[in-house]
Amino acid sequence: MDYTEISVDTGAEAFIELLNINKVDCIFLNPGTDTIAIQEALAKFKATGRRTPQVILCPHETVAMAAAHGYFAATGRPQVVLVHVDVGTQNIGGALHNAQRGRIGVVVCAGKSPSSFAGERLGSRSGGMMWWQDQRDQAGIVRNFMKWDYELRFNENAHHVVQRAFQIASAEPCGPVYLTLPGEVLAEKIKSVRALDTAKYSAPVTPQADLDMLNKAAGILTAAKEPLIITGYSGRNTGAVAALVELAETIGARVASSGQYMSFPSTHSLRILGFGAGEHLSRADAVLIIDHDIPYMPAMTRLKPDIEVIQIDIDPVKENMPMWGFPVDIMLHADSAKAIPLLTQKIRERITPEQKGRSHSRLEELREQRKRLEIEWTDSALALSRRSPISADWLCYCIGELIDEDTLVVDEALTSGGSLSRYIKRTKPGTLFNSGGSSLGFGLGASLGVKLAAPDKMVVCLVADGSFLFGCPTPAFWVSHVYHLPFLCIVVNNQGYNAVRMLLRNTFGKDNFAEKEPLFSGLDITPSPDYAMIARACQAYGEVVEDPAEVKPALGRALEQVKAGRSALLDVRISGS
Ligand SMILES: Cc1ncc(C[n+]2csc(CCOP(=O)(O)OP(=O)(O)O)c2C)c(N)n1
Ligand SMILES: [Mg+2]
Repeated sequence: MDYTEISVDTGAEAFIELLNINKVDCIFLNPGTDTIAIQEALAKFKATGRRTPQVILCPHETVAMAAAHGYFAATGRPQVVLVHVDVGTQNIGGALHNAQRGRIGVVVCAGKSPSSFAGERLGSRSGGMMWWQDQRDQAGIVRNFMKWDYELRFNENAHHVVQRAFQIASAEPCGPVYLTLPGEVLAEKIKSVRALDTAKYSAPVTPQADLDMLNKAAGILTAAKEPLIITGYSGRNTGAVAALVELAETIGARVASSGQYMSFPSTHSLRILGFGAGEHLSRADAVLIIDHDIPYMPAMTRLKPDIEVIQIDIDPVKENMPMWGFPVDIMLHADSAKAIPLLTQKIRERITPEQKGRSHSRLEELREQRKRLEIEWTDSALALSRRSPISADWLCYCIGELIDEDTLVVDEALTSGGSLSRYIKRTKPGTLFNSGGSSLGFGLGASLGVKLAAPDKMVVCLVADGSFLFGCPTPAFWVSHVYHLPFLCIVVNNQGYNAVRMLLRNTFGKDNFAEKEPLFSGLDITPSPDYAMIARACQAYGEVVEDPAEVKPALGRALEQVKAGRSALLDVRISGS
């Protein structure tokens, strides 16, 4: 027998015990008629001294999903999002896209309308909406985005169903899974639930990489004169960061990083700042792509005809992207945290003194270059210190001056992201998070999840104004207040959708019609709402900052508030496009 029995009174209690044995810390909940059995069971457990995950009521599902995302990004452990039938499922919306594309393990559970309606069973239909909320295929709403979906049909095998959900969500490449919980199953009176030995149903060990091919890759990278590394989500494993630094230094390769995680220190002289490899790609004779979905834009990139491309990825063929289309010479399915050190070792075994010298002198040259650049960046930020409206560079320079290297930065700064990457230096693994997807509204909820995962750390969220509004600010700041999750929110407010504006200008030229009618054409969010008031409405500290001389003092005041346990929001009005 590979299970033990735990006594419970209802299906809902069984569900909670199954979360307990999976060491779930948080249930991000938005309730409805379908979840009351679970809510009652949670309260009963609490009243009787039994363990339960912490319940975080999220008054919008976007916040619930983004918080679970942030928690997983910071810990690597899937939590539970529990929402109301079809409607709550629809509201997780774009935040689910981010979890899918970001490879974020989350167990999303939703009630399912009871199928009995004449009182045949406990939990059978008791309200009119239960007819409306019964869809032909509830899981079909989200199936595109989920690694797995299933319905808990009866309690006798609940242990296997829930275990399967956690096993799949946490198997690399990780991702969200969806489990529906019918009303009658949760309400059913039962005596016990079976608890499996979770160790026997865990995620598989990740692969280290095929040794022969890794040797070939080592040969190519050792011989390359212009090697380049492009990394994405390798920093999800904090241990991969130092290993990548070692590899890059050994071959003297520049490194571009997508910014989903801190995958390579932003201060390192080999680091290409921004999010792509830019012009370095056209000069490269060998490129190593690590855990990256879109390493470059094919339509805008000319690669050398004889370039050799090596890929190390936990998800190399990207089977949930209908088209991919990047040519690769050596494709290695591997856990980069394991493969990179081995690759470095293989390179060291074969590198000649001449090649070593070449890497060394390149590194020296880039160190000097970087020193000069740092001075230029500082000078240019200081030159903007009195420019009104405030520039994103000056804002990020000030933030960079005031936060330390342990601060956890949540980035949804969009078109101000370049300033962030130059001035807000990230040197420690696990100190930077962005969504890894493209649905706006990530930053606020994610900051809550990151703070829950690391309560002793300072969390600073840079969020563009449009993204802030997508993130359901009132629910997010309410959660922050009620559950004591203080963070500093900096709204990088350029009063509109700058990313859309820039694309439109690039596509239709400077004389486009849309920019002459920016509100009509849907580019402006003017007049800007007073975002500080939203924060204050939820007991957070809030200030609008318009004077460049006030940026640093305001940041200082806001950081003090957060240190004292209260969230703070600075609505920093920056220049438009
Ligand atoms: C949920 C969602 N809706 C719409 C978009 C399309 N979109 C991409 S960028 C952008 C503008 C973002 O504005 P803001 O967050 O203020 O950042 P900015 O471009 O101004 O720096 C929009 C609307 C999206 N990515 N996600
Ligand atoms: Mg904006």
